Amino acid sequence: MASKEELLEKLKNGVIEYEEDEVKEAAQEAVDAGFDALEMIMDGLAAGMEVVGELYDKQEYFVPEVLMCADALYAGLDILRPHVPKREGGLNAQVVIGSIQGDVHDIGKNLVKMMFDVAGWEVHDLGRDVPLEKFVEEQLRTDSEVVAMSAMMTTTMLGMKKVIAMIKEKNPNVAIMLGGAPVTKDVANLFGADGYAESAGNAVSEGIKMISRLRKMQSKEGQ
Ligand code: B12
Repeated sequence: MASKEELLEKLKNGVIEYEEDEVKEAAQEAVDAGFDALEMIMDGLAAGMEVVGELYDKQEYFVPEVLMCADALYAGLDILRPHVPKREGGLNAQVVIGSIQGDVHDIGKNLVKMMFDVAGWEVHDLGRDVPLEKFVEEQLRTDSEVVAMSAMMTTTMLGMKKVIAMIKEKNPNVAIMLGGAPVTKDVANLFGADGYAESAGNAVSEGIKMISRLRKMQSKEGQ
């Protein structure tokens, strides 16, 4: 039987080498062996995708390879994802999430979505290339306290600033969180967002901080 380290390596390399079948096999083996599925996703699949990003930046990989790597990652995620335990008794919170208009990158967004989901949040996923006004509509429809937007391109990132203004105009009591490779804490502040997280791993804790600030503010207003 393969060790945890061997399976992590297999998942990572399977994504890098776009070996979908190998990824599926390793994912199933990890599930059968009872290894921590979240660790397999983050330190195996997502770690592989990080290397793919570097290969793309170095022009060793191009769009077709990257797409096959993404397919391999998603194939592994399909198997592992149902085995990530949901935390019970979390705070009762909802989040609207999506990749901003013009942006089809959704791997990072989907990892963030998963983290909110397993933390017990109700997640309204709008998918990718989401029209700006759709974020506003979905927030109003669901009355979610948090809206989380992802952008992977410097061009599409600018749409987030518009959405923030549109949401705040309709409903100032919403906490908006930004993320994605070109986004920094400074950019998030500049755009008027309430929060920022650089990775899926700390998105939920940032969300919780934003909600408690929001709830404190609201209870003061109500006094
Ligand atoms: C995969 C990929 C693709 C895939 C996307 C597949 C998919 N389903 O997502 C495909 C091949 C389709 C693609 C297409 C294109 N891509 Co592309 N792509 C990438 C690549 C290689 C990796 C991105 C990725 O998935 N990383 C892995 C994940 C796990 O990391 P992540 O996305 O950063 O997410 C983490 C954090 O950022 C954070 N996070 C992300 N979102 C959010 C949201 C919130 C709320 C929070 C809190 C946190 C958070 O948490 C995540 C997990 O920890 C990057 C290169 C790179 N180095 O990033 C280029 C990159 C993003 N692409 C780029 C470009 C230019 C394009 C194309 C225009 C290429 C082309 N010439 O056709 C098209 C554009 C398509 C479009 N309109 O969107 C550029 C963007 C440049 C820029 N700064 O503007 C990059 C940076 C490559 C480069 N160096 O040029 N791409």
